[in-house]
Amino acid sequence: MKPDLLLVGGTTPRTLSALEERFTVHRTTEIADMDAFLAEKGDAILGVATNGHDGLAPEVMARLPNLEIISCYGVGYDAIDAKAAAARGIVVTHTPDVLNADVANTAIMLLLAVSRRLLRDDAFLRAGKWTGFGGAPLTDSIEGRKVGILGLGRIGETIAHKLSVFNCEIAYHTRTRRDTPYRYYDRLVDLARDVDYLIVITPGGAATRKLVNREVIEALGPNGTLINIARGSVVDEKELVAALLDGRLGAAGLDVFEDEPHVPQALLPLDNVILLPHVGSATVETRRAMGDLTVENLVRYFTDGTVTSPVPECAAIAKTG
Ligand code: A2R
Repeated sequence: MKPDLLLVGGTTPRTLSALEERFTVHRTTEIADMDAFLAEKGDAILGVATNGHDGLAPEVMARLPNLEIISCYGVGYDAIDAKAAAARGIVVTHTPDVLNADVANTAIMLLLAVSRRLLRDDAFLRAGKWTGFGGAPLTDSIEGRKVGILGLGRIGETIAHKLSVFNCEIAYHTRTRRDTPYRYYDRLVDLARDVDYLIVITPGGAATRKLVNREVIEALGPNGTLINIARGSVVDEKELVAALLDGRLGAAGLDVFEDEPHVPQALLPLDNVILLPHVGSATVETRRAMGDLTVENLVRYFTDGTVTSPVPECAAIAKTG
């Protein structure tokens, strides 16, 4: 008998077929009446596969009384109440590490593309404005500049390492000082004041909500650039938009937004801003690795009760053996 699994949101054909091999998969995208489904099948669901964006709504989790595991495709799991799950003995897993390189590459791509005004110059050429040598206004070099990283975890550390080839001076802010050669700031606002670029790569959720507020944005200032590849919730988006429009912040590269897929329309005409549709980890190779780890956690759990990558809130109840 295959265990019943609820698949929340979309997935790749590879992940879907791997799940269907081992589970009876119920896809939320194909369930017309969720209320009726939960009434009829809620008791049977033992596992959930979801993603960082859709997570698992508390009212759905409450109607899955026999749920044992939630496997999240993505490292960020702020859309799942992991504490509440752990309290019910439900193991939550995620996909750390396998996406470090590509998310870090996205951060560096945004840093370079914003400083060198990549899209503006591409538009300049396409508009037929290139008439001779150069012609486009000069841009800023990232070589040897000061870069602040908010959140020096798995991905933040990878970004810092990759930036070393640009001879950037790296500093960071986290709640706990790390044992690294990078300069530590115990106040985010002081870090923002001292750097040219601030890269945001903390988890989302209540602990980081609007950490990048008006004071931090103004400390970064008219010559500063904000790169956000974490979660939209970490930045006060209204303040960010206002600062960019007034010139109180120099530039921004944003892969994430407060209310995805809705993007502040006021940003669309600005050529000092690059906007991406939350694609930090979205390469074929990394998404395959994330999908495989999502399935691995489920298969291990239903084979011998162990998992590969539990979230910290579930470390005490998860067996990783
Ligand atoms: O604060 P610490 O010492 O726990 O350091 C973590 C930092 N962090 C914070 N820093 C300042 N204020 C906070 N309230 C705060 N909360 C967490 O963020 C740590 O250095 C970093 C998170 O690192 P990891 O847990 O290794 O996460 P990873 O794999 O780097 O991914 C970060 C996020 C995901 O949660 C997704 O939302 C996004 O990247 O894709």
